[in-house]
Amino acid sequence: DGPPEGDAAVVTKTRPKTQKPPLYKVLLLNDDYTPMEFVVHVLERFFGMTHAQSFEIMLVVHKRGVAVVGVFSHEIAETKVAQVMDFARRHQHPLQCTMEKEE
Ligand code: NFA
Repeated sequence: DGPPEGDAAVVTKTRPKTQKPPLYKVLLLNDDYTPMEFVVHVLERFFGMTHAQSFEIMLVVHKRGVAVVGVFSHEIAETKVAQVMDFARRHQHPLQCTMEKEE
């Protein structure tokens, strides 16, 4: 027996690098002072949630301390964070909203 012949080629396909833009999680943080109804309103107003969805997520933040309220491109995430922080500040609530890169 000689060496293996070359006709059982392993086919490796190189695909062009399709660069997908990084995504960012927008997080809402619990605090002791922001009224629950205000948080529900924020989620409806800036994240397009129904009242029921907003109430659900608000309770998750209240109980667990933090929740992801959406995943967006960097620019949209930054805008959401700025809108929430500005709206909270204008109403003198300490509500905090941040963003973090998704793995
Ligand atoms: N913990 C706040 C309260 O008891 C409600 C709250 C929920 C605040 C979610 C911030 C985020 N009034």
